[in-house]
Amino acid sequence: MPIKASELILNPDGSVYHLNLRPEHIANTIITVGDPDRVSSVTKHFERVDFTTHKREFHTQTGIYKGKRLTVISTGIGTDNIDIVFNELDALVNIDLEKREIKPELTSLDIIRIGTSGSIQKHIPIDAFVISEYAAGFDSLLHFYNSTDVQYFEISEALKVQTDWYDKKSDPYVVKCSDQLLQHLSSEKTITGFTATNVGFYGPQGRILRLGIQDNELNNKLANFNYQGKPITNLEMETAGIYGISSLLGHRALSMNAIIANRATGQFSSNPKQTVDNLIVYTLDKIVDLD
Ligand code: R1P
Repeated sequence: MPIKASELILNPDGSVYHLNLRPEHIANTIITVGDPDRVSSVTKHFERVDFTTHKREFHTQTGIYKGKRLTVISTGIGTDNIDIVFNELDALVNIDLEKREIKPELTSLDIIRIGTSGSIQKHIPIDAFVISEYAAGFDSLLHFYNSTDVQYFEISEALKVQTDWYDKKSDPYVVKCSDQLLQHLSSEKTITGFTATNVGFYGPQGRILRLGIQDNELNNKLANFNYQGKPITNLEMETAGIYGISSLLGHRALSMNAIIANRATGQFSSNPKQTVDNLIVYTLDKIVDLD
């Protein structure tokens, strides 16, 4: 049965609805960034850019870096956008868009996020690179899918106990990166971490401007959570969704975090742009010989 037009929406030129992309536009190795302006901050290092498009917050460029074909795409902020970007990227490789049928042979993409993040551990310094080994999602995205096979329930249950989880919030889900990508991109320059993905930037991450929050101690509780030697290291807004959806769809994913704030000490990087650029160059040079 072909997938209906209302479920898999295509533009008149055959491209997928939100991303404006056709299958030939993307590489099998994809870098995601949050900020649409960060796409060119990555591709400025390329030998050449062969393709550029944008729609809403989704800006895409595909080109060549040191002989490897790469696609860079912005997701905007949040796991709601991750749902759109990852489902549409998957459709580009694993659904025959003309027949509207799932292909018999599936393709696995390598997807690497280069993002910014705040550390919640005093000892993780500003400008460090944290690679998320595990991610805990405080958004509800994964609960909308048949996702029990890819979740680490022992860890999420321990996390609920540690945080005295308020049951009006969606239950946290815990997911993991691709071990092969973690191994390939780790070095003495990186810290392996456990990332908490929040559903917002202010209250959900414990920032108080004018509004009071339900649990003033949440960040401390997260910082003191330690599952078998794995403490929660940093907060951001996409990684858990990326790992969850990628695991379900059979893609390899890894999240690289430039630590531009330390929430435990109150410090902010004096040159976040430089830190992000350093992480971009580090990541590009690591993925160039990925197979
Ligand atoms: C918030 O300012 C945004 O920055 C972080 C968060 O995850 C959120 O998307 O990542 P990016 O810099 O990759 O967007």
